[in-house]
Amino acid sequence: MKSLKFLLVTFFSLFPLSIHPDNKPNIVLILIDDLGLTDIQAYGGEISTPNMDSLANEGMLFTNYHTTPECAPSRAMLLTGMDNHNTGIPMIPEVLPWEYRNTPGYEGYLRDDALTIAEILKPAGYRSYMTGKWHLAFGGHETAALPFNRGFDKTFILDATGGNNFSHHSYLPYYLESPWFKNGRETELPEDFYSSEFFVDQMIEFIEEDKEMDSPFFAYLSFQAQHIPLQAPQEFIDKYLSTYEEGWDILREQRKNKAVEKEIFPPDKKIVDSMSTLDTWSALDRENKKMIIKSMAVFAGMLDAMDFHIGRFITYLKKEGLYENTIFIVTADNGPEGNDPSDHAPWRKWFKTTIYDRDYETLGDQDSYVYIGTEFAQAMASPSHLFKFHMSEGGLRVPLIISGPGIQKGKNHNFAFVTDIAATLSDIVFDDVDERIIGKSLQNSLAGSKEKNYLDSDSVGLEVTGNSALFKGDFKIVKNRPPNGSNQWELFNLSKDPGETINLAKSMPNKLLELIGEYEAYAEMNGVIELPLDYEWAAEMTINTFKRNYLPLIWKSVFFTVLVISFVVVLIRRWRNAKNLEQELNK
Ligand SMILES: [Ca+2]
Repeated sequence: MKSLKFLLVTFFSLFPLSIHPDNKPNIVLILIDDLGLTDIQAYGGEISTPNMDSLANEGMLFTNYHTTPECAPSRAMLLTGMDNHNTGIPMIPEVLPWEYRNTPGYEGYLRDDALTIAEILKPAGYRSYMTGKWHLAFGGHETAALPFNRGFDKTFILDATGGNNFSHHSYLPYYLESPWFKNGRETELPEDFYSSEFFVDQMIEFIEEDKEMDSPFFAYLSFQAQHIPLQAPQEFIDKYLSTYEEGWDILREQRKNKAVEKEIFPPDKKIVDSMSTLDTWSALDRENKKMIIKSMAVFAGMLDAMDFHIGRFITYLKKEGLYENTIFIVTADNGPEGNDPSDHAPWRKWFKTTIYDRDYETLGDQDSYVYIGTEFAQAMASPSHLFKFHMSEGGLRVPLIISGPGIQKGKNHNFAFVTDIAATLSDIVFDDVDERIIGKSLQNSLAGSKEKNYLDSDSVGLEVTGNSALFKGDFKIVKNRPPNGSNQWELFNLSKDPGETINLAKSMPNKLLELIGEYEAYAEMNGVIELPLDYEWAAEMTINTFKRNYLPLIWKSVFFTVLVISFVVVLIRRWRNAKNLEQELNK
């Protein structure tokens, strides 16, 4: 058996593999928002996700794929294959200091020289469609950066970090209303809107309208699920009402064990006891437990509902004979959301002015505002450390499933990176990867090779909102800002310690210096602006909210006041002149 394995490995290393679909394949890119590594069943989760699992069973499941820890920069990198600092989206625009917007790469919207996959595929005759969350056009202010103007032929999109899943209501004070656009123009949402259902319906409609064309399509389905506010139709929530009664510690352990069983995480590896810094489940009172158990049911129901609608899309493609020649990519933009918005005073004030409530009975419905909090987010990222916004594995390591014509079934445990998607699609369609794409094609891996795409000498740097990381070979350096980080570099050997439990910074000082040196070179090459130590994202968002929503009103009022005063002054002068003239005449 061993010799057969050796022969296969030798064979693969002698002949680089690639997949060759007969015709140019259709491509479906499914992006899930804020997903934990072990949320999908194929990765160890308890939530019912049979449709994504069937894609995983038919294709290649990547266990060591990394993205960035935040929505918009991940999307910019995913769609362009470029470093976020070269796309115009270094961080989510909501927290970008406005004075940085004059610096190239920090514009806050997708630059026109950062080509999207839709633009890259255009010369090969692809039609491109998009439904769902875009988040790359500065909240709809930069219309040239909307997907309709960036290579997509038909679009129905939300240009915000999130929104209500049943209506146009905003989910945070930064947006007065959710900015929705159809084919580049502002639009209203239809009646009976539910995000995951509508995105699939609309995508089917786009494909159906162009059914007679024989060109291949690229469909970008970008779900609002699992971003806050978590919402789902009641029948999906009901399935999970008692699933999370045992709390977050047990869930984290269960998920870790399942991940080991499914070869997502190696056996006998430690995980960080980060729960010790968080609230303990047993200390929680009955009322709080009740709320969080149901909030988790909403989370699960939302993922289940999304999977159900993905199933409807697959059924449609099968019925139309399109499935066989379609490549599916299923992935997420970052790890699970651990924020509790009620920690922030501006949010609490704003919340009182909205339609939202947090009534237990109606958690998850259209006027309900649900989130899972820090502790359950840590469980959803299990067995990784931390979650969204952090450069630890919990923020970066998410599922990646690729299936379709020519793609082998199996698991790939090698490092893969968000920029590899654009490289892979470019390689599959053109047999070539544009030089502006920094990612590596995964074609060999999709054809079954176990060879590493990233050599031990390759380094991959990453910076988002002042948090940083660099991967090289088995090692990773990571620096997270407070409150969950120390703002100091830490060093981990991910192959021995994927849970990031032992900081090697002191015991391997030379390795640490080597990787810091590489990070500095990366930062310089990509024009990374080091954020000041007193930068605080929540404060920045409050400032930006004021600038976005109220400053224009203040300028308008000032302008109007000046206009009125000028008018009155002119009137008084005229009156005085007339009076003077009258006095002169009377003399
Ligand atoms: Ca996200």
